Amino acid sequence: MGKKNKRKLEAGTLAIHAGYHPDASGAVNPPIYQSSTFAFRDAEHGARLFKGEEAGWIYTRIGNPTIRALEDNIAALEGGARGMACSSGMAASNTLFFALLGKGDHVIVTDAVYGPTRLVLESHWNRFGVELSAVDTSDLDKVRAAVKSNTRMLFIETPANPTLKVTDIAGCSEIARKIGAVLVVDNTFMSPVLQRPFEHGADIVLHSVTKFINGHSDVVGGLIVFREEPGYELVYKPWYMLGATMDPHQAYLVYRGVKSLQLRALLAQENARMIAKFLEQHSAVASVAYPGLKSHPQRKLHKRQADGPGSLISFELKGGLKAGVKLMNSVKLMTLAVSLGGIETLIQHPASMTHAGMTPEQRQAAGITDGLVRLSVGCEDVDDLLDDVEQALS
Ligand code: LCS
Repeated sequence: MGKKNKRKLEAGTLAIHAGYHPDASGAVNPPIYQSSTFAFRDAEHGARLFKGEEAGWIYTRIGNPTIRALEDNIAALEGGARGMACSSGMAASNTLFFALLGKGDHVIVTDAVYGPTRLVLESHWNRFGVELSAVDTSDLDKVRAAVKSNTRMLFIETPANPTLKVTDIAGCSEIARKIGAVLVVDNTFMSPVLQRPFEHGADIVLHSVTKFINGHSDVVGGLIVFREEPGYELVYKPWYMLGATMDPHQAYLVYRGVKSLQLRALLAQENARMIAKFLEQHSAVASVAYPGLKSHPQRKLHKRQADGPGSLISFELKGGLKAGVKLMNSVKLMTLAVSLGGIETLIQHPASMTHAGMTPEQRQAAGITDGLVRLSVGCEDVDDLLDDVEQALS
């Protein structure tokens, strides 16, 4: 894996071991410290903890040992300094907007990000004076053209949800450095097994752990990883004052899920490669977007910055929306549901589901056509998945 990897251990090992070692009890898995508050030894001890003179646990909204195990695990996987667990992926992005942007600040965001990431900036953060430019960040000239004197953040998603357009992380990092802005990369689609944005100059990495990291479609959660400790310190207080923290039981489940991240991500990717090839040669299919196909216009760029194409595929049928709807209603094994990165294969329609909040014009400009269908390929036996796609297409 990753030649440029600066981590001491490889992803498969870190996913299983980082963040927790058996404590005095010998428990192989992290205990669930399901406690909102922690007892002080005496009044002086409590005062020292509050002053930051001594490390220790105070109150779960501002830190908890089970949550810390998960934060350390994902930080190690990404090769960052510190992790910060949030109640959802949206809580993670909003924590960053809350902590790092203010009145009169400008943020550049990938136009085809997960719909609500863009919408919350457009419909809510703008009420507090935050300016937004949603641009096709796969074109660095467009990113440069969008820069303003007040640009404080570049927020990119690569590959983007659901177009699978790829953005040059190192190129964006160079632009961000020049203007003193922070580069945030939403790495949800790849997971640290396949892409580690810090190796390409990102400052902050964000995950909806709801997806690949947890991997079992049973938890909603988010995680922010900071490349450097000062970045963490800057966001720490706003994060716990916003109250966007994770719950210990939630953290335990995600920690349990992340242990098999590499196994799942690689198997799902192998399945996706075969399904993408099958779709591309099928007579009913008009186009397939998948970074592993030769036809993907940014295949080389993706190969430079990631270790594999992942397991998300977007495609369009020759019959357009009508045929897409028929296909989604005809699959038997695949589940018609939003979300992605779970162990099971999911199929959904971005224009009427995940990206329904955007206007038709915004969707068209971002390349999210009405006929586009998104597939999150899971870990089932690939022959069964291929049979299901084939029968649904026919
Ligand atoms: N970032 C990406 C790339 C996402 O795909 C999502 C959710 C989020 C952030 C937000 O995370 P959450 O708060 O849901 O944990 N994406 C979804 C999707 O494609 N279908 O349903 C949710």
